[in-house]
Amino acid sequence: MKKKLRNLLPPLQPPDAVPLEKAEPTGRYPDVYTEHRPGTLQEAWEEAPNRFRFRCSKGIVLEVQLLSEHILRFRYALNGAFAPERSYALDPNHQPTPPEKATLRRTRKGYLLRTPLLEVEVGKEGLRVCISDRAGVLCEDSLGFYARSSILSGLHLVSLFRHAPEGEAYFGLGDKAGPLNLRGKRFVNWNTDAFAYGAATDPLYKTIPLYFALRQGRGYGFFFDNPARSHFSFDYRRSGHLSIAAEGGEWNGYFIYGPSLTDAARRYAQLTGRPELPPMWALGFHQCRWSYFPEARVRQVAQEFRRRKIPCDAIYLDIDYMDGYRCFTVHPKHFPDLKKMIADLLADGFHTVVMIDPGLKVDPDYAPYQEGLEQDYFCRRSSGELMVGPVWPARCAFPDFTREEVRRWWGGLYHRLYVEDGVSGFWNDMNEPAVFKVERKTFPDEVLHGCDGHPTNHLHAHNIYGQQMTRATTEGLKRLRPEKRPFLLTRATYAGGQRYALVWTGDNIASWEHLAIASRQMQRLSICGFSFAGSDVGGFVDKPSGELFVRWLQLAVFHPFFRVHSMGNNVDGSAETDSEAVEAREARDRLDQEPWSFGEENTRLARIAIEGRYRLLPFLYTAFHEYATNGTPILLSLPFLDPHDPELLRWEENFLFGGAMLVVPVLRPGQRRKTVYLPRGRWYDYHDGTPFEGGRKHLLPIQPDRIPVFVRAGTFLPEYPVRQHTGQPVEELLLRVYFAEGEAQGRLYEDAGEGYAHLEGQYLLRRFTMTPTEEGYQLRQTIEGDFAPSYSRCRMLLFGFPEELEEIRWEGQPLQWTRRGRALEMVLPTNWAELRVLKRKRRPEGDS
Ligand code: MIG
Repeated sequence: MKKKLRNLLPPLQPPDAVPLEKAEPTGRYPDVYTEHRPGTLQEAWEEAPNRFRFRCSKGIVLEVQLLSEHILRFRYALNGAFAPERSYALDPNHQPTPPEKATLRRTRKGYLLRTPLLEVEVGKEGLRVCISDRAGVLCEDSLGFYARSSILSGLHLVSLFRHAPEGEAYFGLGDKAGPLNLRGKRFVNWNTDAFAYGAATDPLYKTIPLYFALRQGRGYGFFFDNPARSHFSFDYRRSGHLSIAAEGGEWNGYFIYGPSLTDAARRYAQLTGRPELPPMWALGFHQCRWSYFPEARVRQVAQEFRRRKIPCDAIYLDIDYMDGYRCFTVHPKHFPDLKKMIADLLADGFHTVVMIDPGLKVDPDYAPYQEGLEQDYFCRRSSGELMVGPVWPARCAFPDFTREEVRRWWGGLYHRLYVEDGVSGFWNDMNEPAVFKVERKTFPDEVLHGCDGHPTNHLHAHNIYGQQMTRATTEGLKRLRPEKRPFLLTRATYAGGQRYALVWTGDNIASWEHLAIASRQMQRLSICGFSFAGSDVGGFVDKPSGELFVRWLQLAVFHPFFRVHSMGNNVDGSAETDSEAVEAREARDRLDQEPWSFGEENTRLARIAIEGRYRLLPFLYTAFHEYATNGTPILLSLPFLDPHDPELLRWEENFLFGGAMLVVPVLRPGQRRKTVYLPRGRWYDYHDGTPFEGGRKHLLPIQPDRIPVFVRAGTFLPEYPVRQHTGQPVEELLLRVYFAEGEAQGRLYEDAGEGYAHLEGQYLLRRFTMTPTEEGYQLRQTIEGDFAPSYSRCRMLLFGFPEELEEIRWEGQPLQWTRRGRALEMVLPTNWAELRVLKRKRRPEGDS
């Protein structure tokens, strides 16, 4: 391997290992390794329907499996033996339809595999693959496959090199903080407790080994399903190569054709799964802090929201609610009657979410530890010794969530909190898994995991540990209260983990730079299957200025998970079992981060922002329904919107929300003006309806009480009136309609916002269309489902309809309308079916 390319791979361990060819017959070395390169292609055959194999002289076999017309799987076996099928990422319910027809034939260059949409060429030398669609090459190996094994480490590198042609842009990898376009960078995937991370910190908490490539307007996704520590580089140091490597396991990846990036993202989400619809309260505003305690303080925070009329749906209890950091226990002094507190809060519209960590205190008098020990549910070192390490309790044991029986047991531990005390949702933290005190921050590689019948060590199980914890939790919650939609928030996860939990981006900082980071992270997570994501609004570390806090709230209104969280004055990584000390610090300076903690004016601005979220709930919920049904990301980066417009790559903090709203966060203090580039087409200022032409820049004035947001022409944007929490009834539906030339469509999905009656028809899906006609425009609504909403009135606002309007007719009758700003406003029954907007008839010449 050339020196330059070594930069793209993990360093050789030990660095002075010797290649087998150079080893003397009787010599002794730190280690001796063998490099595996495919050599010359010898034969190809169809192993099974839609499964093709290519064998080369060195015995390496490539298998190409056609999962569907759009998804091709590639994997390599060193000596013809493929690893057993197992994946923690793929959705077991996904049933792709294989392509109608595929042919394999020999060519001058090697072999050609053709499907109706794609062509895969496997070259004569090095098993090099080149994938094209009708328009040309999309993805082409440079050096192709390369692996390394050694006497002491076994197989410790599987990799593949592709061309990274000039101008190709890359997106994805989930939870990364740097620039949106990954080009020029390299990354490691290794779930890490990254307290106070920055834009350049890598790795972070999650592993989502998926990237998207955009080449001359055509895109694809590539998902590398290998949970071992993995390494990606994208033309790093101008090498001209893209590389995908893991420190062992199988090189196993999925090419996901677009050519639209949004379609590729959708297909990825279908492959790895979507979550169920969340309970509606999960989409409201949430307030958190490390930590609200004792009970009186929690109640006081809740009351303050209601007193100040700032909407809020949930309050969180961080680790201090536990008794001495023992998970599944409650501090007897701080929360003497948790059940009563939770019931009272719920009566006032507050859901309570509490934290559960993976580490269980080593304590013979603590039942979960005792049970886990007796049943042998904890992770062990390769020596057989229990893996014990410090987290909150100084000595913790860690359940092996990669075993079914452990997950079942773990799920049952939530009984008291979930069933008896009435906790609404949970929050799984520290599940990278995080270990205090050691630089490595996690288990040693030698720790063993059951991995559901495929036992392995921590190097291979580390990145799925958190994901399997969330699986155990969510499956448990569903068993305990099957009538409820589970709510689980997690910090660490792996690809596909969106089926079990929503995510937040861990311990960020209260700085303006982090506001931009949050905007990029949320887009990335969204395109990588995790639409349900949020940042700690205001920043976890340090206290934000009032202005930063408000700007963050204004952005996070458009992030599917909307929660303020901060560490207050706690000290990271120092587990103080002495709650007196914690209390003493609290008394000194609380570093409060509630919406009213930054003076009256900022309180007002915070309220306006949060109210905006409550207005948008039906729009967000509909976007969720679309995400849960089809996998469409709720947030999209702008290049996904118009792949032929390279200018969009430069506006990386702006994004599209719910397929229709372009959000422009304000990222600098004191900003009065801001330039924004709008994608092609017509847009409307969300706040006042002013129309804007896209495909060019606009200089906008910036107001303190809002950030610029634009609505795409042709959008039907449903809103609810502001409520103090989502449990309050909706009084009316507001439907904002934004005029577009030509036909436009929209929809609104509603249901009870909790439970599963929607699966039995208790939902409403309204479909809207707008069509130009001879006489003007026609708006139509069709309604599907049996759900009865609490409102009976639809207020409609029409934006951008041409001025020369004669009349609006509903069921043949003229309808009263008034002008409200730039909109026409009217009120209708909610089940209106048709509306005609009639243009004024042009009078014949000279008839004035
Ligand atoms: O080492 O539970 O990211 O949200 O408040 C800190 C205390 C442990 C880290 C989480 C943070 C949480 C904090 N936890």
